Amino acid sequence: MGADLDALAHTILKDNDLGGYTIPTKGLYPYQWNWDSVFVAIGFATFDLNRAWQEIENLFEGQWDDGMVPHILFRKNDPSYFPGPSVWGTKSEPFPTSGHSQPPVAATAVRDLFEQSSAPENADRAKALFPKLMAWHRWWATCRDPKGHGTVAIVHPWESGRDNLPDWDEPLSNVDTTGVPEYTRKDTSHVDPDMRPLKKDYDRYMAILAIGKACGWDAAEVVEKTPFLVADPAITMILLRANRDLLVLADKLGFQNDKAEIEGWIAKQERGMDSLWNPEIKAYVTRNLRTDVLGTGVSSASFLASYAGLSDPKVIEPLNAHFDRIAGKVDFMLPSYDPDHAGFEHKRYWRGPIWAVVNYLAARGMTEAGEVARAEKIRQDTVRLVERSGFAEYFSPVDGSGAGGNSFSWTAAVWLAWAT
Ligand code: 2M8
Repeated sequence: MGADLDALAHTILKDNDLGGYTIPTKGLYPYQWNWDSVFVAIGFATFDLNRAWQEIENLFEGQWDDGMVPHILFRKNDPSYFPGPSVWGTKSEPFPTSGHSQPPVAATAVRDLFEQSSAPENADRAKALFPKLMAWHRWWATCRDPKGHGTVAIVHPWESGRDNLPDWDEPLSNVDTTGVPEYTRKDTSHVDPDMRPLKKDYDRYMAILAIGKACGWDAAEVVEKTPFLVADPAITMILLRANRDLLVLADKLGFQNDKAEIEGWIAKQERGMDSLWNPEIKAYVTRNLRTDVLGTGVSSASFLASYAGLSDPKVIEPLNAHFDRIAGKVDFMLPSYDPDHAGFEHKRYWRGPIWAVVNYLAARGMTEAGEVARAEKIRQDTVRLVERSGFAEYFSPVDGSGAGGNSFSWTAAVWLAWAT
């Protein structure tokens, strides 16, 4: 079984490879997505290190002058996805892109690739990427944290990568959709609409996108004008981890002059995470920066604490208690949202389903922190899910069924890199 699945995972990555960059899945997502590509690189690294580097190098071809690395790279137009390049209306070169970013896992993957081989060419490729990573992390630390909270604020639910998380409901309720013109969704023609965000969510996504476009996608203006500005614990923790890896790279690759700046980001983001702790539910949550309202649910973001290098027992112990409670409630870990919360839906995208990539990040952090049993539970559940339902986009934590797109690149990639 394992060997067959390994072979299938290889085939999926190769089939979704459009020549140096990989799409998440055919039909539903026909472009290069940011964090998907980085997970794909980690998968490629298990059998083709050169191709792994190429995936990340190609992702950075879309980097903007201000350092931002966009969430979608529209290398060639494909009408099967909405909203496409003309809706975003960015002026990016050498090809159109979306107007905001996605979780910054790249520095962590670059460190992984660099440490995989001592060949001089490997160090050269890491050195070429280092200044680009620095520019991107500086963009997060400034453009997405203009008031210096030490947390990353997202300007669109799509920037989080966790599109319809119940935590976005409260900030989205302040978005005026009256000016949104008629549009036709494409996602619901590829997959069951019951597994996708609701129309009212899409209307709000389009309204926020239009505001970004009206700002010419100028980062400062977007942050000033968007009605949706929410500090996201998942991105902040992924960035915190990525900064720790960037610091190691700076040291090993000879970028000594950059170390103080990275250390400053790390110290600030460690402090910033305190502001995302909800003492009532004892978990890391979102904070709406327009209203100062904290999220009310335990999302899978909380289980990235160890991955981010956070180790205070006052935090880890309650999180472990949540983990054990949730594990007693559902057959498969990690649901993206608390099954005891009213917002939980086991098949609707980021409102409950399991995402193999989040499982990988959480388990990696737990293993590093010595939480081996919980990490192994996550890994074994991921194996059971793939054995049962294949390389689906995501899975129900209740019955293990697959949902969303099929032959999905990031599920195949983390299978090869970690689960198998
Ligand atoms: C999903 O997001 C896109 C928008 O970016 C969509 O629904 O159209 C999310 O799961 C996101 O995290 C992921 O990167 C993307 C491609 O797999 O799909």
